[in-house]
Amino acid sequence: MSGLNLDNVQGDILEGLAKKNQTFFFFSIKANQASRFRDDLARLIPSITTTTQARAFHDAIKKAKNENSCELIKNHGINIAFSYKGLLALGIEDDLGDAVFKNGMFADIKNLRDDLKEWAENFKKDIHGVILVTANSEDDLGEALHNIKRKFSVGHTLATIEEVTHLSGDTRLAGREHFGFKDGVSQPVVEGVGAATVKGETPIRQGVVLLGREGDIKRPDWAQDGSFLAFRYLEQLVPEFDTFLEARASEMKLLQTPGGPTGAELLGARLVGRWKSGVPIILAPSKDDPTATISNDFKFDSQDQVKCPFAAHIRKSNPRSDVDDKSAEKHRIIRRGIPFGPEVSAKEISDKKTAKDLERGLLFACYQSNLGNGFQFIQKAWANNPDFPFKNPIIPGIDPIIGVAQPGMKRQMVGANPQKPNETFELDQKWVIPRGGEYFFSPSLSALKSKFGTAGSAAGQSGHQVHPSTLS
Ligand code: N7H
Repeated sequence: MSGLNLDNVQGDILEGLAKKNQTFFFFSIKANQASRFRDDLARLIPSITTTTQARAFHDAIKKAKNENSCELIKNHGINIAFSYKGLLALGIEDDLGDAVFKNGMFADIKNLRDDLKEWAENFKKDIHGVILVTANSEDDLGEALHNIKRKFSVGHTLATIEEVTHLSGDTRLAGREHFGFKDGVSQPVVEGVGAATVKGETPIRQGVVLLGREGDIKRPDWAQDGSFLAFRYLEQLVPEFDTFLEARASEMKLLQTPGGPTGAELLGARLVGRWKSGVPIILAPSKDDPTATISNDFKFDSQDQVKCPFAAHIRKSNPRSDVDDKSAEKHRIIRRGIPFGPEVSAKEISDKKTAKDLERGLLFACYQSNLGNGFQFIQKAWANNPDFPFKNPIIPGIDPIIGVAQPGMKRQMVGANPQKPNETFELDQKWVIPRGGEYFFSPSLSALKSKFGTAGSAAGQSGHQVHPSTLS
């Protein structure tokens, strides 16, 4: 196995594309246009942002910040990924060895416990691929997206792709997602790739994220250094979540100490497992400590949830010492989400309700070498499973942020109240509503050139259109 070449891995996977603004452009390849699509793609490939380039952008931004330069660094990033249906449309039939990818997210709705009625119509259509475009301003993003569309003649009779839909997000102040919590705090450090930015990250082997690397199974040679991308379109009901926290905290008479958090702040932190600042409650259980370094240097006590509920979102999604070391590594993912939608208005706060015809939430994206170990496993076997984590004497309940109860069962967890850690706690409605998504494969740069761009068609992959009914 040759050493990892960061010029060969798309930038969003290991480094993350630098972004203030981002668009996910979902497309289908037009019928009988696979060969011309390959020509267009070959012209896009030189603009695809590699890990090395994404890192250089980040370094330039850091440098400008250190020098107190107010100048906004002009930059954009482009990555591309294909669904299984997209591979078939290009005539690429090699088995990538991932059944979850092959079936697609629409076929996974039941496993994930999504509600089909809540899925947006566009995600029920065939999506062949997604182009991820990021920039440091809306203008730069618009320009980059415009140029990409031109490469594929989108909107003209000569177009090789059609837009299925697009979703755009913007980073919020101080890296907070819409519930107000700092996001992107815990990210696995990949061996041999980079140093931890937050103290206490346990490194994972490259093969947990990249196909064909140490820690992954055998894959077709060309798939090496690619990664599976799980994309989720998640709406968040923010006024409803905040109203719930306030009402329940006051009902429960959560202990209020002078200078301590409000009951709602404490309850919110117990549902997530971190204070809004990112400080983990296991290290600062009674109040946020903004002076404390945001840390990943902690373990859970598998028998105890006084400091952090077993079901807290970060404990469910990265259980650390609640599982053995092998499982802790196997189920790690690299998250690259971005919030979308406007800030909550004064009217929504007073109505305690999200305004009609308005949406906000998270465009969740994560990378892994195996979807059945990564995103799908975390959602299905941990977040939605009331029995997980298993080592303790009580039933923890579902993940209060993303967990979905079995049909007919109540959404509940235990441990929300630190004074009564074994008491059952009713969670009320879902505050995170899955509205769609898809599984994609993000190929290496060499695979893009040899298998997807024009060169790929020389290998006899002319591409064919597959009737949707033959795919599920
Ligand atoms: Fe989650 N939130 O704001 O409450 N997430 N998440 N997530 N999440 C994390 O470490 C959130 C979602 C993971 O290693 C934090 O970045 C929201 C899905 C994992 O400590 C916060 C949504 C899945 C971690 C949130 C959402 C995950 C994590 C703490 C949906 C996978 C790392 C800050 C709208 C199935 C855990 C941070 C660790 C952290 C929130 C979705 C997984 C604040 C609002 C769908 C693995």
